[in-house]
Amino acid sequence: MKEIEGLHRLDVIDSHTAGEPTRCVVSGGPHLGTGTLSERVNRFRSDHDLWRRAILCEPRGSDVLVGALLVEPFDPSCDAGVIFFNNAGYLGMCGHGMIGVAATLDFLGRIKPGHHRIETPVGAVSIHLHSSNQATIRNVPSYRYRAGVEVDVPGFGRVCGDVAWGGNWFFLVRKHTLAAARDLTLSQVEQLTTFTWEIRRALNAAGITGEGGADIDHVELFTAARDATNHSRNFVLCPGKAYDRSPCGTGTSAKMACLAADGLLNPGEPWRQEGILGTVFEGSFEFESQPAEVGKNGTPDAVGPRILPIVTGSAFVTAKSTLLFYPSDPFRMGVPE
Ligand code: PYC
Repeated sequence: MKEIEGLHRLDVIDSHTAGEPTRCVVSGGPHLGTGTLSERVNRFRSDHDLWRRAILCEPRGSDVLVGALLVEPFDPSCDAGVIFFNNAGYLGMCGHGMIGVAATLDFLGRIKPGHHRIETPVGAVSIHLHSSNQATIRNVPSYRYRAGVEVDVPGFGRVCGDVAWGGNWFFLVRKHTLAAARDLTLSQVEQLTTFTWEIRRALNAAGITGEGGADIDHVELFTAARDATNHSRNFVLCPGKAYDRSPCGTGTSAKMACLAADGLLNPGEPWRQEGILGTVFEGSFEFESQPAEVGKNGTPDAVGPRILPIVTGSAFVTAKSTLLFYPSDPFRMGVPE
């Protein structure tokens, strides 16, 4: 290959998990120094944020891609560290992304089938790699923070839902009146995106947040599963307005936290979450600590018990490439937002 002065090269492995893409940065990414992963994600945000869109968005990618920067772990019990990012910012955890990272590490020969620990800015996640294309993650502790929250959504009326943490903050819609959102089909994606985006804006405007004032940046709709062997079908809006093609690992974790809080799912029981493409994450959970109130007198907890979600899915590596950054390219760091 021709030598070009000042040309920067960055190696990535692309994969998809249940249809949702992940771009894993293997080398050439921003140097974030040492320290905890939350210190390093802060450094990514404050000093190197231009790289986020340069790696993921046009002209090298699209708004749908989720990035995964591989870093040295801080926690010595972990095999690797990973920082997830997207077109809008940084993700605490990413379930589909973690399954994609597991398939990528296997592809690179860095891990073998078996148990491993991967560190994220919101905690360590255990993965069990079953084969090159299937992995189970044990996600960070998840919980419902508020139940039955009502919000008026301009143009769509009153919507009721739960606020839960599954590694990201979710608003899980329980009740709405939008007919287009009854079936959750691909042909309705535009309307579903507008609806969920307006819900997110209405939550922000009403000051409804996750714990400690955290921004609720994922909105999840549910309906009956198409396939009778599954328990539910979802549509998940991600922070940058792209929808998740997979059933969303952190969203499935948040959903199981709500089901546990309502006494509707027991530890070890399977929860098969179907996504908008019909692909499935198989979930279950264990209690992190024994709940005091769940199911007592049939009264669900508002703030639910902390659960340890377990989510299994399939991922396939789709490309091994080198991104090139020419010093003279006007769109070297991506097209403007
Ligand atoms: O699978 O957790 C997930 C996820 C979050 C955003 C996109 N996918």
